Amino acid sequence: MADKPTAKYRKDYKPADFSITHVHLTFDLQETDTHVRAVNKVVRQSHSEASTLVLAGEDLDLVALAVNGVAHTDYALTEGGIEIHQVPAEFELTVDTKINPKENSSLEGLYLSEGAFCTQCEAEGFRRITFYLDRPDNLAIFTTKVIADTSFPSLLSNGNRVAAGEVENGRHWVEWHDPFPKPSYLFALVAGDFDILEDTFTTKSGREVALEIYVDKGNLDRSHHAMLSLKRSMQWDEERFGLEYDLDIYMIVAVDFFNMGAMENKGLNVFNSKFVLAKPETATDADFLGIEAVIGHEYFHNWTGNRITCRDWFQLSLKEGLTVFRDQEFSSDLGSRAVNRINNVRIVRGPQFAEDAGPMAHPIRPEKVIEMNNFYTLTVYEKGSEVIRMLHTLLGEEKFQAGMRLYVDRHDGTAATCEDFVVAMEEASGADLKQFRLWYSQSGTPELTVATDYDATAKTFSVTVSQETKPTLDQAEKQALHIPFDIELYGADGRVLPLILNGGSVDNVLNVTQATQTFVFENIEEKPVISMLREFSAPVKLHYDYTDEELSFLMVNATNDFARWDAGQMLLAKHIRHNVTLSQQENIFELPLAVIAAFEGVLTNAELEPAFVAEMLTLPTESEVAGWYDVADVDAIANALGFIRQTLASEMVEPLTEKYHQLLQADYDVEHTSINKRKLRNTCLRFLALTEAGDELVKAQYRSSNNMTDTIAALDAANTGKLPCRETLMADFSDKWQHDGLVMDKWFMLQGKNPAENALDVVKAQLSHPAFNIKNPNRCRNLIGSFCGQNPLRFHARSGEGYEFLVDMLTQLNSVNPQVASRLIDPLLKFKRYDEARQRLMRSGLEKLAKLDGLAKDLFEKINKALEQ
Ligand code: B3K
Ligand code: ZN
Repeated sequence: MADKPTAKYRKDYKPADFSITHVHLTFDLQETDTHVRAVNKVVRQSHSEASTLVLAGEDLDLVALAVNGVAHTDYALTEGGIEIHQVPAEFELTVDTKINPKENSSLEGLYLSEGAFCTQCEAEGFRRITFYLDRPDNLAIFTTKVIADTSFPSLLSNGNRVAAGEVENGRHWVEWHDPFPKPSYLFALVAGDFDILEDTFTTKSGREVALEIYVDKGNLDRSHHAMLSLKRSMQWDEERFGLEYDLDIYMIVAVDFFNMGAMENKGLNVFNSKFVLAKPETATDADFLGIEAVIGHEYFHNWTGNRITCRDWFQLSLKEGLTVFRDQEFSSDLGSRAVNRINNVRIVRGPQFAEDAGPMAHPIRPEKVIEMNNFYTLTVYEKGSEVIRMLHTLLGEEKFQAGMRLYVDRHDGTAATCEDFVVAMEEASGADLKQFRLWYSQSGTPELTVATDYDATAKTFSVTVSQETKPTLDQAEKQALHIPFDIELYGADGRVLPLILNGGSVDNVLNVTQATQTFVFENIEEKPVISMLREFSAPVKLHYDYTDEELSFLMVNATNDFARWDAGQMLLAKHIRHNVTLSQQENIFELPLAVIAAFEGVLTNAELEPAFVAEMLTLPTESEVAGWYDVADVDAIANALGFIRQTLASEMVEPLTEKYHQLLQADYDVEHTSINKRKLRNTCLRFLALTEAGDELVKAQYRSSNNMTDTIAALDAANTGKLPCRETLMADFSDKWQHDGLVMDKWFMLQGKNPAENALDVVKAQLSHPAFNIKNPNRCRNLIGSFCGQNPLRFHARSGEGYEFLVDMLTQLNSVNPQVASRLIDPLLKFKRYDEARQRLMRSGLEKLAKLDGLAKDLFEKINKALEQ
């Protein structure tokens, strides 16, 4: 990179001088030498008098430029694109460029995935295709002609197919027209030889939509679940949000080389094959559920993202937070609401809180960005969804939907802001969201500390809530937020006590708006047990001195599943912390019998949904526990968690064994009830792997399994339990599946998480496994990402060898694929949270990377922020 990359600020937003209203693209596709012609209708905006048109462009070879059909030479190529001088107020601009898709390993712009041409333009990839107003507030009508060899039978782009024909030399073409104006980031093109699964969907207004899923040859039998998920998504969006699909065709293409999960390009979604391809022999239950969620997410973007897009990239959460909320609701309406909520909350409390506590802390609407791709974060997505969920909690479904309708009516066909969304919610509901808006501008995790007091004479129970958000690297000053705080009070017999404040009964959701606030509940006849932050009503940390007895009581008596799970997690947390301390003092570990009994009570309660029981019995991860401390003691945390797992396993061996056998299902299907049973059964197996019978049980399950869920569960249990059978089973699996990268990803992941002492050597050896390819993001994430992000004990080895390994990998990936590198670097950025010796090693790794020749913007931004600390 020539110059030091510069930052953009939200406050500097300015509309462009010109707009492009129509663009006609022609692609003459050749692997190393693709010719792109863009004919743009350009209009100067009324506020401007400019005569220079500034367009973005990267890695482009400019062939010719014409204004109104006449060659134009008054231009200058710049670092970020082109400045075209002396242009009129309205004109046709023709730009001819050459690009090289084959050499494009960044997987941004136009590239090749296993021989097929495909594109990825969000956030700023379109500028690698042609010079353009590559910003989300420029909405244009696209017409696209794709010319290629007939060996690429499918030639696809956005919108409707309007014409096709043959040209000489065995080449053919197809022309597409998208009637909906869109920003360039939603442009897509695909050319390849695929198998196609076809179906139709009739919308509620009676229009028939053609549905087509394009997969690699031979994979048709793995595409049915994706189609089912698509039809369910279309139906759900009509029923719950009243939103109907608009084009005559909806296409999904699955590709193996893809930087993220999927992309919502108008009418032509491009998907990571991981989120399309599944059959019981190759995919786990989690894969099936992931497909449903991601297909839903991309489909829901058609309204929240495509029809209404973002004015600028700082508004990303406008479409992402809202669409995550919508996909979470979709999964919850179709499956178990409690289990979905639990898993979403685990992500916020674990990795999202960790992001807040690290150098990349930012509000859901960032203020400053160097590389936009770095801001597709857990904060923008998951915390962004929590912010929408809080609005939903405060307004209720009816008013929330009224707000949605107003937002859609008012902003359809435009590029909007987060503020526009809040205004619509406010106007439609009559709620005052003035203070609530701070959730958009303030970064960091708020912490709530609660104190309670029961006055037996006055029969009052007072609840004092204090809130504090600690300073983050990006923002020193914090203000009090509007926090919906959902509570319930119980009598000793489990009865729900009515909530009465100042003589009137109130709803469960309290409005916490001040730094400290006391709520005095009246007519409370006995000292109650309080359940707080029910449903995780706000993305905050909660501090309250519960006794073990109170938590065990809530595990049984709280009226909603989430609160019962949360009580179980708090009980575990207390004892994990205690054992971390014992480990540091080199004392003997301990876990009271009453705690074990509480979990045994859950396991043996036949009335509970099996998947919920599985969640109750699942301990927080090492990384989540690390986040509870300012300085994480990796070894003590691993020891404490290991002890608790082992103790629960040994003490509950009988009920675990009984459940394990009782939950056996002869046949496999992907119905939610079957998935839930397998989940609990495999949770039992993971515990049983730590007991004497473990090795035999795991081997037997691996051998008799008729589906990938049980196979991987057996391997996972062998891996975490460090069982003697591990090596044989892992070798057997690799022999069987080495031709299939997607399946091998599960195996690479297990190698990454391997708790054995030689894990790093084994991981390094897999870099030359026939199924590994550093250019494939899925392979990198599963092998390198899991080792660095999910194997803290080995990654943080005192020798520093884990850090050196990551630095080596990042050095390679910086030039192969900066976006992948930038995802993988995250564990190294958090050096402040480790002891001094580790900090030194991690910091010196970052310093080494900072000196790389040609350091990509993506890594530059993160490394510099981290080193600034
Ligand atoms: N909008 C895309 C993500 C684009 C990421 C660009 N680096 C997928 C999604 O959120 O649906
Ligand atoms: Zn999205």
